[in-house]
Parts: sequence; C-alpha cells; structure tokens
Amino acid sequence: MTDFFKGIPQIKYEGPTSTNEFAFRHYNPDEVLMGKRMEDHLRFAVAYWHSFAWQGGDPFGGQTFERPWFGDTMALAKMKADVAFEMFDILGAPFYCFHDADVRPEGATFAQSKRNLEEIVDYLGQKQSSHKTKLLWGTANMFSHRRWMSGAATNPDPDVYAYAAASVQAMMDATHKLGGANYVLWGGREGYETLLNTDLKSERDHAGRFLQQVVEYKHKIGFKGTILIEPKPQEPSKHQYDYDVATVYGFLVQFGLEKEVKCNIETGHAFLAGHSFEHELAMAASLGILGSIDMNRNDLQSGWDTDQFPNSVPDTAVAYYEVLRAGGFTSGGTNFDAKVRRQSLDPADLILAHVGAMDICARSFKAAAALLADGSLEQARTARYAGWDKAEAKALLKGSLDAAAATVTARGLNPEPRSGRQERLENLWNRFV
Ligand code: XLS
Ligand code: NI
Ligand code: NI
Repeated sequence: MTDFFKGIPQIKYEGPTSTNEFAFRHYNPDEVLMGKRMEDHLRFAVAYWHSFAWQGGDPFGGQTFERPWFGDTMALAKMKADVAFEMFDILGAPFYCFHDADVRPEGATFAQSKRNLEEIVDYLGQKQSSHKTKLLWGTANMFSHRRWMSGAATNPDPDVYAYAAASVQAMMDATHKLGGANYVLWGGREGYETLLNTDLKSERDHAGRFLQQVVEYKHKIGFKGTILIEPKPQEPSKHQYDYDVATVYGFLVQFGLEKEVKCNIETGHAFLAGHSFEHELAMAASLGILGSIDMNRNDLQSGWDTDQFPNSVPDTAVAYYEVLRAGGFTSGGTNFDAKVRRQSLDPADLILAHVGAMDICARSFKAAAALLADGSLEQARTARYAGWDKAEAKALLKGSLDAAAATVTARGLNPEPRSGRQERLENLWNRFV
C-alpha cells in the first residue's frame, strides 16, 4: 500500500440525496436496468495516461503535478502501478486502459523498452489477479517520441514503419497476455503537416497495409478482442487520415477490413470534426462499426481537445441513447479519456473527477434507458417511415429509376409534406433527462 490516497474512503452508492462528496449519487453498479447490471452496461475504464503519466503541462508551462512516482526507473513504474490499482479499488472501476509509454520507462534500445514493458506487464498481471479491475484496451503510443514526428505507419522512412510494427506487436502481445477486451489504434501522427512534402496516396496505402498486418497478427496469436480505430480529424497533425467515423469506414472498406475493425469514438474528437458525439455514434452503429467510447468533453470556446470530464446529463444521455439503440456495448466500454485541470493538484481531485463523471454517465444512461423503454420516441420514428412498409414502396427500390418514375403518373402521386415534429420530440426527450 502507498499512502498517496491516504484518508480517502472507498466510494459507495448512497443515493441521490446524499451530500457526501465521496459517494455515488447515481452510479449503483448492482442496479439492474434492461436486464443487466449498471456496471456491465457502462463498463467504466480509467485512462492511465491522464491520471498517472500526464504531468500537468500546457503550451505555456511545464509540470504542475508532483507525484512520487514521476521518474524513469522500473521501481517508480511499479509504484505508479500500485497507486493506479489503489485508485481503481477506491472507485470500483471495472476497467483501465494504457499505452506502452504510460506504464514503462523508455529504454536506450527497442529491446530494452520491450523488456521494460514485459516486466511491467507481468506486474500489472499480478495486480489484476488480486484486484477486480480488468483491461479494457491497450495501445501503443506512436505520437510522443520524436521518432514518430512524421508518422508511424505513414512515415516516409520505412525504418519507422518497422519500428511501428515492432511497437504494436509488443503492445498486442501485452494486451493479449493481460486479457484485454480490445486493442486500440489512434493515429495522432498518421496524417500530414503540409501537402507540399506529402505523398498522400502512398501514406494511406501504407496505413492500410499496416492495419491488415495488425489484423493478421491478431488472428495468428488468437487474440479474441476487437481491433478499434479511434477517429480524430486533426491535433497533433494538421490533417489526420482517420478524420471521422465515415472516413474510417471508407478506409476500412478500401482495405477489406470493415468486418474486422470497429471504432473507438471520442466525444471531443467528434466536435473537432464538426459533428456531435451522437452523430458519430449513430453513424458507426448504422455501419456496424460501433465498438467503444472515449468519454470526455471539450471546452467549446477553446476549440481544442481539452479532454475534460463529462458534466452535462442532456449531452451524455443522447450519446448513451445511441449506444443503447445499437444494442449496448459488447467488448467496448466507457473509457474516461479525461484529465483533471493542471491546477487540480490534490489526490482527491483525481478521485472526485472520476466520481462525478461516473455519476453523470449513470444518470444519463438511466435517462436513455427509460426513454428507450418508454418507446414513444422509437414509435414516432417508426411511424415517420411507415410508408416504406408498403409493397409499392418496396418495389421502388427493387426496380429501375424509370420504373420508379413511372409510378408518379400511374398512381397520380402528389405528396403532401408532413411535420417532422422536432420540438414535440424534444419536449418528449426533456421529460426524461
Ligand atoms: C488523443 C487520443 C488518445 C487515444 C489513445 O487525442 O484520444 O488519448 O485515446 O491513444
Ligand atoms: Ni483525444
Ligand atoms: Ni482517446
């Protein structure tokens, strides 16, 4: 036991009227909704990088956090893991997620980095067997070190492609060993800064071949988890190839991977792409590639990926409504890809940020589940499209364009517009949130 969280109790559900800061008011892991425990629906995960590796820097200043595990030794990496699992226990977090670079010190050579990773993975494995928290996903950080500055699989230098292959292989092995439910690829540097020096076609081709190799390797080692691509339009690159869900789907189809790979969709990334979070979720669900979510929020004035914890029930509820309509999570879950602000120095800030976010998600999820169970919204949606159930409507799709055109005169069609009822549906929605 470390004493980092000394004095902080385990967080328990106390109900909506509780005034105890260190309690859940809405997240009740054992409460059954739609036939499933809330914990099994939401599948919360803590992101190792934001809570344990990030030092509080911004473009104008460096480290603000002083954590006893900051430093580049294996002993400190183990202390970091000890503290991480203490936090998972306090929160009752069923899952966590990490990058290779979050958990181990970088070595002088690839072989040394890999040995460091393997040693820490064994340590994390022991932790997992004596705690309840499991791995939602692992991923390789191929954006921080200067070797990745011009891309990983899309780098003009083939040696970097090889280094990316070795990095992903090592992290897939680690994820497999730890029983991870998914493996994530987020391509922060898989894009360009300027088209003046970029061969866009060959970069995309290399990214496609790389992803095929990842999928081939998954089958070779018998990893049963889902491979997930995390779309983001820009930041850190000016333009990233995995711009949004629809772009990723086109890319997957081009490389024959649309049945193999799904998406990990992040709230703030959806906004950066000019979409709402629910748009990205609905799009992925309609394409059969909704995998998992990175839950957070952006500061909408700054227009940047600020990775704040969610704090709006109406916004979060529409997102979970789309997840529920799609049948809920299978291998995926709700990863808090969120960090406390750089002035939030106290250990309690880390805990309470997650407590608040888990409560926001639980409240939102309950609202979404109640609306879905009520059925009125889905009935209204079904009624709006009911014309398509008729035989003559189905025939329009089966036949040719001129056959469809001919029905206008044959049936004397003169369509009357009908109300879309948006405000009435918004009022209905607002009864639940
Ligand atoms: C950055 C991404 C990153 C991924 C994992 O914007 O969200 O944190 O989730 O590499
Ligand atoms: Ni992000
Ligand atoms: Ni993310």
